Amino acid sequence: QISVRGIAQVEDVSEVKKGFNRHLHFTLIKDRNIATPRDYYFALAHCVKDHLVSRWIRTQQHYYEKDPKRVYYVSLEFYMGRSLQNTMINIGIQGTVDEALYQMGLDIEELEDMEADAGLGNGGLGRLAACFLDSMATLAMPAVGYGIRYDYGIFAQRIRNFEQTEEPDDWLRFGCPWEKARPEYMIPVNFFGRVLDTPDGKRWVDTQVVYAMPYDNPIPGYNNNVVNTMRLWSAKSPVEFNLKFFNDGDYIQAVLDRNLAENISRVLYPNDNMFEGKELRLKQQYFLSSASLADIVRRFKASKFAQAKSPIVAMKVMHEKVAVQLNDTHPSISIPELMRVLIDEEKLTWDEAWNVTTNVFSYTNHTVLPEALERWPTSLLQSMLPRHLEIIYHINFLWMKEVEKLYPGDSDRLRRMSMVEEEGEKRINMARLSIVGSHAVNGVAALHTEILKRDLFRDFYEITPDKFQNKTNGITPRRWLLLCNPGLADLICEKIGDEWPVHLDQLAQLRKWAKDPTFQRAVAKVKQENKFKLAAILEHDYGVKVNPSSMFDIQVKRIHEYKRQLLNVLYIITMYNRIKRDPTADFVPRTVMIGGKAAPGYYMAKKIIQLINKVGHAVNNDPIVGDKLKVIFLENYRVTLAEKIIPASDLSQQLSTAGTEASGTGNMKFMLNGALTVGTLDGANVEMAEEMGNENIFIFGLNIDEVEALQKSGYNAWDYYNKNPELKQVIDQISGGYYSPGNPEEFKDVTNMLMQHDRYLSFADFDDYVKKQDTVSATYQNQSKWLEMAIHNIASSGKFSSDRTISEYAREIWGVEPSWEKLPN
Ligand code: DL6
Repeated sequence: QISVRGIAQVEDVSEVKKGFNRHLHFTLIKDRNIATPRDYYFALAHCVKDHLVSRWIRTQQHYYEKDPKRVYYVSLEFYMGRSLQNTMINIGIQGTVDEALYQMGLDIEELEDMEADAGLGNGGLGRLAACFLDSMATLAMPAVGYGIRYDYGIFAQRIRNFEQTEEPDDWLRFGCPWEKARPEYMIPVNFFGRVLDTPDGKRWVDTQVVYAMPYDNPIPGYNNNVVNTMRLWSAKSPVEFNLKFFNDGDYIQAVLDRNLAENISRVLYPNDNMFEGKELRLKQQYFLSSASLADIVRRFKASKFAQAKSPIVAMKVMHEKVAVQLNDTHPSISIPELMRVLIDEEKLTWDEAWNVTTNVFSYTNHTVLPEALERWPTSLLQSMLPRHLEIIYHINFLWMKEVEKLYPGDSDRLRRMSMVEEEGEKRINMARLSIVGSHAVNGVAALHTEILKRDLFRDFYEITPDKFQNKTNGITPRRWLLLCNPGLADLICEKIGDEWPVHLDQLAQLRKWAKDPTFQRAVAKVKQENKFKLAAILEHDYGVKVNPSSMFDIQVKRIHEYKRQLLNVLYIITMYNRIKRDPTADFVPRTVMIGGKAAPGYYMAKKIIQLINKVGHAVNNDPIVGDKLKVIFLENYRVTLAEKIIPASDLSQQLSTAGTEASGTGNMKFMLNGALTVGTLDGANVEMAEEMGNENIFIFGLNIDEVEALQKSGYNAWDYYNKNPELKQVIDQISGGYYSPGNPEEFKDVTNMLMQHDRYLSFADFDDYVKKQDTVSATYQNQSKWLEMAIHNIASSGKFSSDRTISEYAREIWGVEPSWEKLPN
């Protein structure tokens, strides 16, 4: 019998029952008469966590003994979602726990639903970091993820009167059963103050101190007994915080003010692909960087490698044992911080420190959108981190000398390459600092990396071409297939065995059954069951009834102009108009679902949400439409909802303007679960098409060269509007108040943007998009063709395992080897 979820043995089941009851009694202090479902969830989570403990300790002992090079993934975001089911799956006890709970008369899904998502991320960047942790543990890599333990993760989205409102995400309210606080490893972090020049070197004095309290979270590998650590820092006020008030005798005020320092880890900034230069955000970045580097240096000094050398000799070669990956520029203040530590505290020379620093760090870029690139005002750095600004200036001084030597007299190039931007308010360009301070820079999909080399970082690429690499993103097949789509996972196991969760390339074997009617039927059955299940959730949670035999057409991601949810809306209205024009004509029924959060300060994104909801209201309540078309805005889209939606999807929409979406990872999750994609040649869509062949994906729209050419020649939305009567009708309806009766002005900012200043050229792709969508509908009517394509999608998704991505980072950037060996149980 093959079971990727572990086979229940009688003794193990009874052990789980015992553990569960013990925690209910001793940890929750409840009996079955008064316990709530939440108590049962906590009892179960503690019981499952018990199974991690020995593995966790043994893994760390193993790393200490073997003393390999360590990898540190530093990120302002880890979008983890829930841990219970993932833990059970990765350590192979899901079957046992299912059986134990069944015997105790408890509903495991109800308990799992009690767990709050760890929503410590915005979207793709944070979820990528979470997938990477899973892969690093599965590949037995000695890795630690460093992040911030925000008290409030990404806000909960509520739709009120068609509009988005935000509610704070108090995810720690009932406690987190997975984490372990480690007050013994608390680290002081300094802010503000001034720099003294002393005979003994620079001293940063009169600072304000905040403590970083570590909370460790277990990261189990899949079926290999490895448990790595994600260490999240929480801000703690020092005992003597606000001495001024203490000395004035205002004890109460001093105690109250302790909260101020602790605000550093209070809340995640809810922006995706947008730089908002707030002081508190810079504090978060430095807080994470400083605490993590202190911890990394402490661990290095305690290693066998360092212990065998004198302290200064060891520090000079730290890069032989330490690799730090910067997840975008968010933690890039780490570069001057490590320089400061090495020079001011460890007493290395500048050149020695620079050699270590550049060999330790590597930097991943995740966006080319100009509004997302971080440029901190020097005034802010000067007051908050004066020593760091000094160091940045010196790094830049030496860098400018190098560039000047290579390109004498090319002042324009010097300006383009300087970390210090002088136009307008003086700022530090953090991407340039990161490139110069790292030995490797990578983009996250082939096309994106080409754009970095050709455009955004062109001058840098010219000087150090070998620094630039591509690392196409990936997703963990454990969460995104095994966990979320058990029906499909079991079906795949029946066909090709149970190794694919760690060797996803093996899915390619499924190709030979792509035309096999029996296999097609089996795939269709799983999909239909997933659709029924989602339909039940939609009815229960949102009060909407959907037709489960309609095409489930889904676009879920953050709401952003560049992702072009508007293009989707324009086509929805086009379909609506067609149905109204000829209600008896043949029509392939669709349930269109759109979900995603708008940054609270992003006006246009919020208008887009309002428009989707208003269009949905009109369509869904029009008796002429009936079951043919439903439009649903999926409120509060998040990791947990993605796990329910993706397995039930027929069609995935990936509509970004070519050249704007760095990679996308949602696209890969849909593909792996057998949805077909309608999408542009952008980000990783390009590589998905390569893997599956153009005949298995619906590609439309301008490619990147055509986008650039059109931008150069001048994009005029009116040309497309005047030429396409269906487009004209849609725009006239929106701007005429058809979807906002009583307030025809409601969406004028949206239509004005589309007509006058659409940076993302929506209308240029409309015509081709509509044609491609018509092909999608026609293909859906031929179910055997559709299923054949779906099987090709699943079979071609091997490349998009984050295990492949992480193996490439390991070998080509970090200098460590992945391993498929198991630690002893
Ligand atoms: O690399 C992960 C993810 C990509 O898949 C998305 O395409 C990209 O938009 C996202 N980038 C960001 C950038 N935020 N900042 N800075 O979230 O990264």
